Amino acid sequence: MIPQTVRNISSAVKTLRIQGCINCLYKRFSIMPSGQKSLPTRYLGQPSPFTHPHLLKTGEVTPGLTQIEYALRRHKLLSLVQKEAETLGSSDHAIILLSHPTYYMTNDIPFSFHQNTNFLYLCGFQEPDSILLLHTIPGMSLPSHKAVLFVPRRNKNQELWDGPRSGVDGAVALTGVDEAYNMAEFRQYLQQFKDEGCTLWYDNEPPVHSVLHSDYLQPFVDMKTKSKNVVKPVRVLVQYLRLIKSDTEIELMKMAAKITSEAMSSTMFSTTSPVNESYLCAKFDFECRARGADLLAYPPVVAGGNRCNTLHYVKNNQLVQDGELVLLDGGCEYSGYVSDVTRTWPVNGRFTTPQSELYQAILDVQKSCLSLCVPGISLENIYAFMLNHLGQKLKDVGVLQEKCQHDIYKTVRRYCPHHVGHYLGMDVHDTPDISRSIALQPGMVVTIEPGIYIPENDTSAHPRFRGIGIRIEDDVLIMDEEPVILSADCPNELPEVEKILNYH
Ligand SMILES: [Mn+2]
Repeated sequence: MIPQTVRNISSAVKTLRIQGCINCLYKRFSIMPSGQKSLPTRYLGQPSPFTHPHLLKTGEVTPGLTQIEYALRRHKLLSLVQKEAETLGSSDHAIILLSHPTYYMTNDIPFSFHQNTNFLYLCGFQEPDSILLLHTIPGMSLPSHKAVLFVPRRNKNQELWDGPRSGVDGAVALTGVDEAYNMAEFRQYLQQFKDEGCTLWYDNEPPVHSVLHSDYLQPFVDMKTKSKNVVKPVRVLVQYLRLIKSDTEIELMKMAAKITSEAMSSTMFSTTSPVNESYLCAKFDFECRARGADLLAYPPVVAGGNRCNTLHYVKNNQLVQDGELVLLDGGCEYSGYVSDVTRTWPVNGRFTTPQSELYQAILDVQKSCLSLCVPGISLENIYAFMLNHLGQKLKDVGVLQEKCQHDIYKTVRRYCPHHVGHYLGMDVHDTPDISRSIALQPGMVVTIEPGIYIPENDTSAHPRFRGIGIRIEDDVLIMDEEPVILSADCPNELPEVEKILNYH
């Protein structure tokens, strides 16, 4: 998907110096694999190593991610809280994250459930209407803490309709949190944190789950605010952690990008002329899921001809005619991690001369931008570079007619109204509160997606380019030296694209 150019600018990222004894954690969890043997032998509210051994190994909470990894994430978060708390002078802390609710398409027909990614990042629990509470333990200093889940009570009637729930025993055994309770017990449990001097870390603008917020949190937040206890936001701290991917997260992101690359190639291969956008959309969706993706990461843009100049075109219901390009911006979610790739190709298998000139220009710009994806350079730096480079290319290929060439920077922004890229991870536009002005670091994943969009009624562009829109987008892992293009398997060179379209 394409990023907007204006976002909240947050403070510069702080060095993540993780305090505390991580080895103690490993020691504590070294008995974990046998510990998870106590998993209930029934179906839970999500796959478990017992019910879905083809998806999860022993000790894993979600495919590929172990109880140890989730515990480390919580430990790192509490280390960040500890650092922030030095200026607050308080020693007691309660951190609260809400799950998402179930959203409904119409009366009692639910949409597919999708978990709040900050909540999911810290515990891996996949049920709606749940709360994660991390709190300090009396007599012990941060980052020591207790992790407690409040989950929907098991209910025969409800489970008949919605499927099994994990319940408190299932939630503890699967996720490895210290304790779990039924949601009804949350209000009572919260009472121990009402004292002066206990800082609440919670995001309520807007609340992630409006019903849980108004039923359980709002009165508590009001009380804290009234008595001048501190309420601090926690979302940005979680985003700082999510910004740098662990080795296992990188493996999952590689898989998401690989599936998308293969699905995109397969969709290109099946293109006919003319073709319905809806066919290409369905083909891409099928090819992603058939390769193991859980779902698409966002509604794909499948835009033929002049429609690709509508940046968030998702109607995907028109015929793409002989001689037109189709732009497909799509990605999948694989075990909680997403990909985001765009390719543009001619449905009849041959680029016209103006199409190929513009395509090559954007590909050149994209390659230059990709080579800048190294530690120390920010996405804003690469964006400024992209605008300059695109401006030069617009002149070189002759998109701009003589009279329009004076304010090149403004012109480029008109033909490319979006940013060069965004952070990528569990969400498509990942860690949105982190500024794009911070230096890239090893372990970050970003997209690089230059494009040029020339509406058919744009009289300032040379007539032969009107109605053409092209974007090329790849997912990039930042390393110490050379970046790794996670979506490198997806064809982008012009002869390569034509070859796959004509291979029959
Ligand atoms: Mn994107």
